[in-house]
Amino acid sequence: MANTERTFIMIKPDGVHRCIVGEIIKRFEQKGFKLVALKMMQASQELLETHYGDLSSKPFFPGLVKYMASGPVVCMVWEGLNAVKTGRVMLGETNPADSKPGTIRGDFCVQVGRNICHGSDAVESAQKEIALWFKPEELVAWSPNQAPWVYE
Ligand code: IDP
Ligand code: MG
Repeated sequence: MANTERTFIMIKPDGVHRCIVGEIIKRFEQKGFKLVALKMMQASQELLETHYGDLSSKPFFPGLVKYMASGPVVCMVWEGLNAVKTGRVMLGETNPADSKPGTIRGDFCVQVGRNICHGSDAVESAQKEIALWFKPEELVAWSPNQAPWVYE
């Protein structure tokens, strides 16, 4: 059952402008996670305010929403064992200055306000975020041929 844990990963507008969409997708693919949904879109201010609702009292909130609405985002659902926790490890710390080399934020960005990717922080928030960003029919049911080589 845990092999079907899902996380919501989003490449932010800076990641799209800086042409690292393929690099980020590659890392999740080569790790062994299963791509369940993928779309590029221009997020509305309303959607972003809901997505980041928990941060609405923070001083950086208006700037965060403006940044996230400033260009396209690439939204994905990745599935696999510990997908939420491992996804966060692959992203690195919120502040790229604290992110180790080898993580996405550690390798590709320098400032917290331009940290190029989002990843759900818990299974429960992943479920909420997936439901917020995707319609049920956008989540694709399929069985990767590699599954028996990723899981014992
Ligand atoms: P997370 O993205 O690692 O989960 P959160 O604390 O949930 O980090 O913050 C959401 C996003 O808000 C961050 O990824 C970053 O883009 C932005 N953010 C967080 N702290 C700051 C800050 O101090 N200044 C500017 N932007 C920030
Ligand atoms: Mg967060």
